[in-house]
Amino acid sequence: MKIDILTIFPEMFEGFLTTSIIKRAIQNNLVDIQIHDIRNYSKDPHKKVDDYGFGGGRGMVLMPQPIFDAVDDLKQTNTKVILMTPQGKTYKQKLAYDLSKEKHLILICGHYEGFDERIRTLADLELSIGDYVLTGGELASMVITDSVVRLIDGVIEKESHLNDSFNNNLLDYPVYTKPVDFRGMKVPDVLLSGHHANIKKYREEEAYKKTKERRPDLLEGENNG
Ligand code: 6GU
Repeated sequence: MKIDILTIFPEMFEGFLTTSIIKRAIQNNLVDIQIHDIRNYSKDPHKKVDDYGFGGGRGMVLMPQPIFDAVDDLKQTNTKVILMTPQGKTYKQKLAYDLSKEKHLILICGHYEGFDERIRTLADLELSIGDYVLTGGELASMVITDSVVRLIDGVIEKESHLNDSFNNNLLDYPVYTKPVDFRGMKVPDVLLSGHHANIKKYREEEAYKKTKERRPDLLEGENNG
């Protein structure tokens, strides 16, 4: 998979791309992630990418020209163009699975007070990562990229994400490591029993219990899209 990210703050991505699972996925050629500075596409003599909004009232607005030219340059036949905006559809794990099957994503990070409304016509999809406002789409684009890349075949063992929270509309079951007794808090006996059927049953029950307690909306199927 290839992921192109358009941003006016490319430096924000350095740590993200050079750490842990994302770094390894890139090294193993399972994903190609390119960060593009929108400024490099500006035709303005001063590399301007934003200007005052018509009608006044708000701050700077991202101009269409650099972003249209960037998308024209990068778009291929199988590309999905995604615009990061708090006004977008709320991102969920189901969509992470769908996106992990795509060949090519372009993620456009909005910034400042917003972007020119005409930029929306470039997007196949507008996404928000939740009901709060960030200073820009960069963190949101990293959230999308991280959650998608870990689902690409070969990035992590399938077993590690078969039981992820939100799969089957359930939160994850609890896990423990050494020691068996830590400050009087003990690992449940069943996990030490070696009895696989009982362990499976225990985990299913715990996942259900935790979901019912914390996220009953998931069980009602109200929040799964
Ligand atoms: Cl995608 N962008 C911004 N600026 N704020 C957000 C967001 C995106 N998703 C949630 N809040």
